[in-house]
Amino acid sequence: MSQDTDSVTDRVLVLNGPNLNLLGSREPAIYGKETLGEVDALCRDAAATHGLEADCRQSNHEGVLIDAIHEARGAHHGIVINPGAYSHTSVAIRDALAAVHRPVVEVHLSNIHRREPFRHHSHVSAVADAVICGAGSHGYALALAHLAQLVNKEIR
Ligand code: CA2
Repeated sequence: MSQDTDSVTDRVLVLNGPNLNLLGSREPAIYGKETLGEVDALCRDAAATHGLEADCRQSNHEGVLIDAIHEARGAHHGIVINPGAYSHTSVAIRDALAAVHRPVVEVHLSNIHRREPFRHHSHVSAVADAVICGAGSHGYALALAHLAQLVNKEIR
């Protein structure tokens, strides 16, 4: 069977930033009741539905997130990222995403535009192909469905 058939599973990176390891423990009204482990499982299921394999990672450290993004150049066909609070501060994460030339979908659990003004701007959005916010953990499933389309357009 050719490597270009639909049966090929493309690997994608699902990257979560600082404090998202605390999901499920506090602030359920803003971020939902699910743990990060449950969100990761949802992502693996959603990815599999679209013929993708999700490699789920989380870090509280900007440099570790940047290293993971660089790794995606050789190891992943696309990236779903919730950069957490680094969305609002990190030009370095924006630059890393721009440098890897992979489709990127940015996700936020909460609707950042309905919250404090300092959350309204994301440095990442300008280099993302799509941005999904306010849909809770379902936003990750939506992001993976869209990433699958972008990945298929790029490599088929
Ligand atoms: O809505 C989102 O997904 C955010 O990216 C989450 C970030 C926040 O800084 C962004 O403005 C929007 C914060 C993640 C912190 O997650 C927690 C989860 C449970 C308890 C405490 C923090």
